[in-house]
Amino acid sequence: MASYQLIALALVTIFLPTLTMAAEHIVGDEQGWTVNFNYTTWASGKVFHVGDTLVFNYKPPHNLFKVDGAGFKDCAASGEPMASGNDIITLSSPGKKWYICGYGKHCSELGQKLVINVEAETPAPTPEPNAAYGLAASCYQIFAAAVAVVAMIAA
Ligand SMILES: *[C@@H]1O[C@H](CO)[C@@H](O)[C@H](O)[C@H]1NC(C)=O
Ligand SMILES: [Cu+2]
Repeated sequence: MASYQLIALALVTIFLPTLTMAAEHIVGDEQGWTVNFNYTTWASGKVFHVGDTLVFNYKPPHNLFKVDGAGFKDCAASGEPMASGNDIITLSSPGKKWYICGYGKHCSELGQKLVINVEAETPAPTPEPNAAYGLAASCYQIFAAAVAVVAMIAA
């Protein structure tokens, strides 16, 4: 089985730099978008970038409003909520974003509110910033590919 792991490692080495860096953040993880959950704790230590998505999973009567800083502080929502129960929001600009549940006292007393800070888009890996690096990188990829081939032959 070790050879399969080598192949996997080699493939990851070759293709990792080309992967897109956009991340999907499931708000509240398994708990989803609900009451009595500390979304400040959930968000702390996470980095949100432009292009990432937030996924809000919930059931009625919860809903979802995107609000501004004042709406977040006062738990004041206006307009129509999102209410699909599986709202997927693409973070399209940097800066603070605020989300609350508009039902009853879920925001004001039960903690169903989320504020995040969105950072600029992850820069795409710069292709070959200088010739030496580029050469070293391709040598490494060729080496990794060779390891994979040897591993396949040995398997
Ligand atoms: C949520 O956790 C943070 C620390 O991560 C804490 O400062 C805050 O008071 C907590 N909020 C509630 C409502 O417990
Ligand atoms: Cu709610």
